[in-house]
Amino acid sequence: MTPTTVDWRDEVDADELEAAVVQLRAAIDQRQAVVIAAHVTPDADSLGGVLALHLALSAVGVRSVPVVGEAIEHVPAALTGLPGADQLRGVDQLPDASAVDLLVSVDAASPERLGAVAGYFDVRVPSIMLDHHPSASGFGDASVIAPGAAATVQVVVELLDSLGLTITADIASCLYAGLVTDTGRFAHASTDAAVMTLAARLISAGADHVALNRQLYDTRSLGELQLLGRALERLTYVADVRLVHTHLTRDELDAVDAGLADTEGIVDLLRSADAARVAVALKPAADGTWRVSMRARGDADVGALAQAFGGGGHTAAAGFTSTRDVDAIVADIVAWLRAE
Ligand SMILES: [Mn+2]
Repeated sequence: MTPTTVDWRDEVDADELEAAVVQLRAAIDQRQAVVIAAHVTPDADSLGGVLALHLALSAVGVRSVPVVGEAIEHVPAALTGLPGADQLRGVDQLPDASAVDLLVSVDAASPERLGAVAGYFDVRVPSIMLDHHPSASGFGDASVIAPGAAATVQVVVELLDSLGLTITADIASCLYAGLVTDTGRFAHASTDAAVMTLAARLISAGADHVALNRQLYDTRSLGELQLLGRALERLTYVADVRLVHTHLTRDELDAVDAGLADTEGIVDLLRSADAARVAVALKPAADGTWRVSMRARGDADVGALAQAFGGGGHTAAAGFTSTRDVDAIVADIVAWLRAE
């Protein structure tokens, strides 16, 4: 593995970044109404970035509303303790588009990932999108895409610094949550000196990394543990392509009163299998489709795999949605890996 020497900022379109700064500066100067949106089934990078921006902008007079374009209950319990999360609004409390001056999306690669929030684009609300997925489309009026960044919160910090906004202890905690999770607790290949320098800065600013670690990594609902048990019982190994896969049924989720958010840890656990090159967990969404979460171990590129089936993500972590049945989806993945 070659050391990372490229600064992620070098890959960002400077004009787009400047356009985002100009729009946010106007929002501050004019005390605009700004909606800041996480993607659906938000992770800590998305929600942490949203809440950090919300706290920083509202501190300087912006009428900021943090939102997620789905039922608020879908937010993972581990994230509901982040500073500012009590102000988060779900799909039934989205501000009317006529009263919104600016939309900022955080960590969503496409408008579809924003759920009901994507409706603001239909009525042309001015927008900024911030993301680091290589598959991201530039769907904002200003689109800051940083494929070399380990987490979207790095882009958020860049904007906060450009705007001269203070990173308080609460804001630092939100940002740290995104940084520690998207780097796999500073273990993925994306962890470089810039990541560790930012982590140090956030801890200096008061990020409560001990409490965050407990919330994010050492707290599970009973339902989540029961689902892990079911998923592990059903673990299947396809030796020639070194694929470890499993799935859960809708009945199993309903039986323990769990949502998709309670299944997020399954695929990471599968990846720990020493025999695995690719780990896949199939999870039933409420609309009858399957959410296919994938992780790579070693040299596999699950981002390319996900894109082949209409999804997206990173080399090491990616996913797609399918309307086919479990056996057909697994067969498709196996065929792709055999043809690779
Ligand atoms: Mn991210």
